[in-house]
Amino acid sequence: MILSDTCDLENTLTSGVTRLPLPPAGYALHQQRWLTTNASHCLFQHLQSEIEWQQPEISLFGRSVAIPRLQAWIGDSGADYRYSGTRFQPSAWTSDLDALRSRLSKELNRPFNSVLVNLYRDGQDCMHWHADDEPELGDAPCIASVSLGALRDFRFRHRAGQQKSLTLPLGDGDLLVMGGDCQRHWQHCLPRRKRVTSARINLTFRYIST
Ligand SMILES: O=C(O)CCC(=O)C(=O)O
Repeated sequence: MILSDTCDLENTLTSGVTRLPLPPAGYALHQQRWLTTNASHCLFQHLQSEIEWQQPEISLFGRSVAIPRLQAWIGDSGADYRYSGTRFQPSAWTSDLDALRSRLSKELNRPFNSVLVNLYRDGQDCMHWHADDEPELGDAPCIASVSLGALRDFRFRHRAGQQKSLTLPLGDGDLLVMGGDCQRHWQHCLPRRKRVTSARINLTFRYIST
């Protein structure tokens, strides 16, 4: 089931997809330049100025800390998301994000009812090791991640720590799809990179059970 699920996804995307196996039954599919330079540039400008960016505090090892990036949670009404002890209620879709959600749903043949929009202002902003494994995402969530702007390294590591970590540079307009049981056995992060001086926006489209 999971294997045929992977094949379906690969077949629905156009050419140039790299498949990273994440054993035992997870995978990541990477397509460079899924969005054209012009489309990703326009979307970046639109999001940077139109989104109501927030910097929420989360609970980390019992302490309340501001997350090291700005973000916004957008989605259908009722698609609430709990993350590190905080509950986020969605803001309404912008027309551009809704159009992107429709394109992804069509190309991947998957429903998406929400998107976490992240702004990394420069290489000092980052995201620590975690898995997108909240119960409302279901057992084997399909997460579609679109990157805009600065090139940043995205890393995977196996939770049991017995396998090497993998680094995948994500560039402007790239699409990364994580599926199968990837979130159960693997964590991911976006490390700090001091040499990066420009901004990156990342969109992770998800389906939340409501
Ligand atoms: O910025 C990214 O590429 C990943 C973001 C992420 O993993 C998350 O927000 O859960």
